[in-house]
Amino acid sequence: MTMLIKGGTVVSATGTSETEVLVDDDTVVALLAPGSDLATSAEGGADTVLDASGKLVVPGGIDAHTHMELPFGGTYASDTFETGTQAAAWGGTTTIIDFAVQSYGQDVRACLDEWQGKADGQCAIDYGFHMIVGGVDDASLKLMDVLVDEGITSFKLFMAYPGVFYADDGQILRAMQKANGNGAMIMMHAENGIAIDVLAEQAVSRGETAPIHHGYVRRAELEGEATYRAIQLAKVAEAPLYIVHLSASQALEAVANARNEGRNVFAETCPQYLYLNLEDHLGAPGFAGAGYVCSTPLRSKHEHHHRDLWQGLRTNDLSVVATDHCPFCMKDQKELGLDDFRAIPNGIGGVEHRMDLMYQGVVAGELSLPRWVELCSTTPARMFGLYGRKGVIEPGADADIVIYDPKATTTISVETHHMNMDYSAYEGTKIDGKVDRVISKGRTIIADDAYHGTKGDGQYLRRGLSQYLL
Ligand code: DUC
Ligand code: ZN
Ligand code: ZN
Repeated sequence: MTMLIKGGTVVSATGTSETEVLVDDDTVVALLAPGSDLATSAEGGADTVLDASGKLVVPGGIDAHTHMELPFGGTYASDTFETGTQAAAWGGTTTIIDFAVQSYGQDVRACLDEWQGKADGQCAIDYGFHMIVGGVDDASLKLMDVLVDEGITSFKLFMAYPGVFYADDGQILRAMQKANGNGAMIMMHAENGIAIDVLAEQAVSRGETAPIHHGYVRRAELEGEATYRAIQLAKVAEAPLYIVHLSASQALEAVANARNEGRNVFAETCPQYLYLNLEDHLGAPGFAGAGYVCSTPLRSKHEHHHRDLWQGLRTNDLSVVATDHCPFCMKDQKELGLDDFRAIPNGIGGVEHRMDLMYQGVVAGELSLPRWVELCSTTPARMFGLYGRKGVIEPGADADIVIYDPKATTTISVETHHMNMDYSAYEGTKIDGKVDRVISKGRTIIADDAYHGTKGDGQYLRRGLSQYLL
């Protein structure tokens, strides 16, 4: 079956063009100049012709940081692979890279098998895995080599959460040395968890138990310090480093300095760090701030974090926008921390809104259209070994294509979103632009405000090494 998408503006990381896109089955097979319209050609034409006039035709979004069903603080992230990937599809994301989790003392292989089991046959869109190494020891280090060969080419370590996922500097160094040998990317949750736990304990003993104190104790300096330290360790190990969910100007400065020195240091931020803040959101009246508890935390509006992060997106010191989608309902989940912010599960759901929220950066003049595509699709593909197949519309690529209507508008709301959450962190936010149609491997899965896919359409992706390091 062939499909021709005509009349639209095709956006890539390098520019825009008025090109027609020809898809055969699940693959893009040609980009055609306008007028070479197969629909009217003597050869007979495509089986389906989509008119994208006035619309943008972009490569499907790639969210390189999600947590479906993540166990956290005695509960689980509320989106399953089924509900979370459908929500992603609604928002124009056609690939996620989720995190399989190994905790201290567990067998990495058994953990990975468990995560494969959770996702297998459930997903609406294609998916891959990073591996969280919560216990760096001889066994887990050895298995890193094996997993790289199996398409798990990135490993997340934590400088936060002592006693849970925390890795000390020696363990981090050893994992980085391993990555130096096998080509993997080390992803880092860079916050000084030892110092944070002291501040959190002191805050609670003073009776400061409300959600906003989560943000006060997770000081921006402690993100900056950990980011700098992670960079030094990566330098010593001569390993690449990818800082996840960067939220503080201090951390961005450390990344920018390393990049100016020519280091393979990369960083991601998330929409919540660009649009939400500590005082208005984490400090919302009553317990509402719990809905904004995530780590790294939202930063103060009285400092310059938002401004600096937008600048970092332009200068490429921030090269990926992911969501860190980690939803919890207020009822029974966030409420676990009613009396103590430390017991609030950390995470915000946003997998459905990333493309829309980042498009607002285009509307506001912060980003160009190609940069939007680069941050949300092309660079994540290259960073995590998917490029060529994903992240681009060109012959040979999977036909993962979003038709985006820049003239339509929507409003984000818990009433209309598809994530399994009982609130929205972006409630009432007006969006200029709207996902019109989502095509996953040649099949329309979202159109006419309806989901047309089938559970299990999404396939597991064995990833290659980061294409920034070859
Ligand atoms: N870090 C993440 O990346 N996700 C959820 C919680 C956390 O601390
Ligand atoms: Zn993290
Ligand atoms: Zn995360």
